[in-house]
Parts: sequence; structure tokens; C-alpha cells
Amino acid sequence: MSYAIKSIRNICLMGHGGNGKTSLAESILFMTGATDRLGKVVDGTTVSDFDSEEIRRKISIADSAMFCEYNGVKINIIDTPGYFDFSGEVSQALRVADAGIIVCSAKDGLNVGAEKAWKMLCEAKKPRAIFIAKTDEENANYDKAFASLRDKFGVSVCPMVAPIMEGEKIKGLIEVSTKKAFTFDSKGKRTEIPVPENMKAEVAKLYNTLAEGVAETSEELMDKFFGGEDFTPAEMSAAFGEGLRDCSICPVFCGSAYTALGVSLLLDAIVNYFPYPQEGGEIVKDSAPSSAIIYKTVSDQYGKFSLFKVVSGKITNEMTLVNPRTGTSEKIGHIYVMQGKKNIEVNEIGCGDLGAVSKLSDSKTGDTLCNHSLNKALPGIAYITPCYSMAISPKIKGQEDKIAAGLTRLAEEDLTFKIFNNAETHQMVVSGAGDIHLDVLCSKLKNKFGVEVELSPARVPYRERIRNKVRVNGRHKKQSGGHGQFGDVWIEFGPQSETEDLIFEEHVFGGSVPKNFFPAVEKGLRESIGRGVLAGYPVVFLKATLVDGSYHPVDSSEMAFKTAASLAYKAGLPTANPVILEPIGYLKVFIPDTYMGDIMSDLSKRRGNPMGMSAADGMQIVEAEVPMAEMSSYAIDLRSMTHGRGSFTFEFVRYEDAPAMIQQKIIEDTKALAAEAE
Ligand SMILES: Nc1nc2c(ncn2[C@@H]2O[C@H](COP(=O)(O)OP(=O)(O)OP(=O)(O)O)[C@@H](O)[C@H]2O)c(=O)[nH]1
Ligand SMILES: [Mg+2]
Repeated sequence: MSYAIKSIRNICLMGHGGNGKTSLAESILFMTGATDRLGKVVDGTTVSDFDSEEIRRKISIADSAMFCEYNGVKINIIDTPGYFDFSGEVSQALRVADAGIIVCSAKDGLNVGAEKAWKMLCEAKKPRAIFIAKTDEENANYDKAFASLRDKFGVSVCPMVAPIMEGEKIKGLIEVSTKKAFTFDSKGKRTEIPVPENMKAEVAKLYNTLAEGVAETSEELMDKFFGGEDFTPAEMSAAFGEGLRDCSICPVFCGSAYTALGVSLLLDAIVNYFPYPQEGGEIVKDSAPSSAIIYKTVSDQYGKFSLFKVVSGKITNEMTLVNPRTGTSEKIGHIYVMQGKKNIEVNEIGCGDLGAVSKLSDSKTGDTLCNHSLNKALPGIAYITPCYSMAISPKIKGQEDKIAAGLTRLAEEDLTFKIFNNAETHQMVVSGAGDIHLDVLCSKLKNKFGVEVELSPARVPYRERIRNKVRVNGRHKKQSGGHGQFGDVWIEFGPQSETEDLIFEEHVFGGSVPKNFFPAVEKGLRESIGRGVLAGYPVVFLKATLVDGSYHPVDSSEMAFKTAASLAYKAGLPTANPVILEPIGYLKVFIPDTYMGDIMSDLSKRRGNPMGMSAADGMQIVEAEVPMAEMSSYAIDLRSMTHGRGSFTFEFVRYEDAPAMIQQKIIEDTKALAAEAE
């Protein structure tokens, strides 16, 4: 069945890990009859957290799409992971959601996850609401949680409900806009009760706070508010809708996913005030030719599913659409609506609605599928650059190809990690958002692709150079029966700063080395500089000048001169004051003011060289040059120093001489590695 645009709501659940998003989704599905049993995260029985990794870890790792029908409206719910390593999934969900619900806990209110969700919603200019969950728990304190949110996010944060307390326990809720009180049964069904006498003053106060927010939406309502008049339900409803859409109102609800208390009030609001599919700059059009944006890809043993939102027209099976990025025509075969892991086949997905299609040949997350007459890509999905890198290797030697194949499959679902084969360090390096992200990838490699892997710190690509000029002889002479071998060169090695590449020149007088052997000498040197004399790292900024030598009319050959050149290299470089260079990167850290002291002292421990400080968007930006060797765990260290509030970018800038102590350590590490390899 296809729904009219106005009867569709697309919401995503966002917020801090463990605050109750998945459980709220479960409660909504159960309450509305979409499921007949209330699953629990702890038992691994929720509709949303169905992946084996999610069940094992008891956290959400990927978006899951679910839906229910409430008062004739189809509500699509995308549950997102709260753990910061999976923020790419939140970006995907937000791409197609028409509003976000930030789930907070009544135990701790404002937290970093809520701050981040708020920021993402502001950047995406999407309407937002807050659900304060876990009101049934011990130590729950709705009032405190609400106050912390309003303190942080300002007056747009409007109280829609007030808890009726009986001692420490919540007994029911008052809907502030109607000043009605309710109790709820175990399925969340509500019964109206009189507003308790002792709460009347409180309700009047909250109504006033709410009315203040509503009054902000128009001058007419502002006049009415200052005239001391109550708003009519129709005025309230219209103002909430408008206020939500232009983000001047963020309604706050509360309740419990376990007892379904308060969930119906949230659903009423979703149906009555939340926007139907209409996005800024991407007005959803029913009558136009078909187009859809792919917001997620699921690749499992049943095949590949591309989850999409219909942005214009409708999507039916048997359609052929084009992917404007690749120019490929994609045949739409079976289409589905998703209920967690369950896919329910349908014939058509209407405009604004969410669905899934299987077996697309050449389309990925962020791509558009559209009618050939449109052939224009919709805005895609932006991900943050992966900043935590580790070398990945198989536990059983020789399974490197299996890792590469597995990761390539996993990359169909997850565009937030990158693989890189570092030919120089002979390591396969995987970069992701943090340690949990990489850990999940490793588990999936084991469980889905049968390859056990281990992670180790990625080797740093050091370099070597020389600081002094030396003049050395390389002489290769071999007499073995018939033809001998003879090559003899004098080479001047010295530093240069023009290019990392070798500069080779010859100043040979009187034909002591015939011209036709020059290329062999250069070749011998080029092969040699791949291995430095200190720790085997490539030698850069080297100049070599062939100045003299001798030859034998019969025994000299290209091979012999190549060998002579490499002998000169081996003899000369250790005497030319060699040094190990380490890569230096430019770091930009974005942090709230309060962490400045910690960040600076940490940077000095990492041998960082501060380059400047500035402020933007309420954050401090610290810039510094830091050796790359000191940055391997920065992603997780910064997270723990700033409770997840900090972020950073880091880019290679140049090579610099490493301090003597560090050089010594690099040389020792190389020796240890060589001993291990033997
Ligand atoms: N008492 C009580 N516990 C709840 C409630 N909601 C969630 N929980 C519990 O809190 C824990 C975390 O809940 P989840 O629903 O997994 O939280 P989440 O926000 O989806 O977490 P992530 O997916 O990791 O971001 C689980 O053990 C839930 O059973 C609630 O309303 N009341
Ligand atoms: Mg979850």
C-alpha cells in the first residue's frame, strides 16, 4: 500500500549511546501493533538491533529502518547508533529523515551525544524534538534533565509534558498544551485523570513557558500571549508545526520504553505537528518523474539491499532508472519496506516514503536513482574522514587476499573506513573512526568471511638522508675462470634540498669511465637508495656525482658498474653523517574551551610544536605541527580527554630530522623486526 505524502513521517532517533533509542523504537512498534512482542536490548530481541555484532555487544552499530502506522499515518523510524565511531550512520539517516528525535536519559539529561545530535540537526536545518527516556528508572530526575537541556540549547526547548510523581515513582503525565493529565497502562494506552491539585500551579507555569515558545512563532500570537489569553488547540497545533519546521521550537517529551508511558504523546505529536516529507531545497514532488536517494546499503548472505527514500514520483518494481554518477541503468526488480531485518515485498513505494531494492548492479550509498529524463544526482552524504589507522594482518599467513576481499565486501555497507596497501612498509592499513569501529570490522571478517585478523600499530614511513659530503670509491673486481667482471667508480655523495628524488650527475674527465656505463652507475645508485644505511628506510635529498673511475676493455660491463656504484653507496653513506627523518603532520584540533589545558600539555608530550590558536563556532581551534609517529592513537586519546567533544584533522606536511633518542629507538625497532622476521 502506498501512502499520500501528507500521511508519511520520516524520523530518525539520535543521541548518546545507551540512552534508549533502540528501546524507544521497540516500544513504538509494540504500542502501535507493528510487532506483537516487546523485545529487549539486553536479550538481543529488538527489531532494530538484529545484527549479530549488535546482539553480542548490546549496542547499535548500524542504522535500521522500521515503520508503524498510527492514526492513519505511516511513521518511518530510523534508529541510529549512539557510539561516536558510527556517526557516519547518523549522517546517512539524517539525509532522509524529515525530523530528528534526540533521545536523552532522565538519569543524566544533557550529554555529549545530545550536543552532537543537536549540532548535526542544526547544520542539516532539520526539525528536532527531544525524548527524555528511562523515567521509570531509579534516580531518574526529569526536571533536572529538562533544565540541563534548556540551559544548553535555549528557549526553543519547550516542555510538552510534566510528570506526575508519587514519591520517587512516576505515575502519569500532564500534557502541557491541553493541561490534561493521564495515566498509562502497560501497552501505553492512556486514561485521563484530573490534574492533581498540587500540580496546578506547576502546570500553569509550564504552560506559560510553552506559550512563550509558541508566541515566538508569530506577532499575532505574541500579542495574544502578552494579553494573558490562552491559545486555542488549533493555534497551538499550527504554531508547533511551524515552530518545528523553522526550528524555533524543540518540543520535549518524556517517558519509558519499558512501560510505554508517554510514548503515545510523542506519537500524537509526530502525527499532528511533525513535518511530512519536505526538505529544504529538495521539495518532494508527487507528480514529477521518479527519483530516489540511496541512504544505506546492507550486504548480507541474502544479497545486497539498497535502502532509499523516494524524492519524486514513485518507485515501482519493473522500472528502469539511471544512476547519474555512473550512467548505469539499474533495473528495479524486487522492492521492499524494511522492518529491521525483515523485508516485506511491495509493488510500489510512494513519494516521500522509504523502501529498499535488492541487487542493484553498480550503485552505492549516497547515489541517486532517477528517471532518464531527470538524470541529475541529488545531494549525496558527507562523511568525516577516518582518523584512526592500524595495520591489519591475518593470523594465518597467506590469507591477505581473503582480508582484502572481505573488507571490499564490508565497504559496500560502510563507506566510513578506508583500506590502503602501503607498499613501502609492506602493510595493509585500515583507517576508521575509532577502536570500536575497527574491532567491529575485525569481528565481521571473522564471522562473515572466515578470516581471523589482528591489528597492530601502522609502521611509520621514515626516511633517511646524509648531512655531509663524502668522496668514496666503489670497486668491483671478480676473476672467475673465463670472463671477469670489472667496474670502478669514484662518487661524491652529498645532501641537496631541491628534491626528495636522487640527483645524479657525472663530471668524468678523460673517459676514465666510458659514457655507456653512466646509466648503469645511476641504476645501481637508484636501487641502493631504497634501503638507507641506518634503519633501511629510503634515502631522500641525496646528490651523487660520478667524478672518476676506471674500466677494463674486456671485463667491464653494465652489471659490474652497477655493483661498483652500490659498493660506493654502502661505503660512503655511513661516513656522511646520516640521519633518520620522520614525517611531520599539521594538526588542527577543535575543542571546547575547558579542555585547552589538557590538550596543550598532551601536545607537548607528543613533541608537538604549537602554531596558533583561534576560536570559531564556540570552539577553540589549536594548530600544531606534530610528528606522525606520536599520533597513532590520537583519535581515541582525544575522545577520552574531551569526552567525545573534540575532533581533529591531521595532514602530512614534510619530513624533518628525528631527535637522536628517537632515531636510536627506530634503529633498535628495525633490528628487532629483522630478528623477528628471521
Ligand atoms: N529502565 C529502563 N531502561 C531502559 C529504557 N530504555 C532503555 N533502557 C535500557 O538502557 C540500555 C540501553 O538502551 P538502548 O535502547 O540500547 O539504547 P540506545 O540509545 O539504542 O544505545 P546505542 O544503540 O548504543 O546508542 C538497555 O539496557 C535498555 O534496556 C527505559 O525506558 N527504561
Ligand atoms: Mg541502539
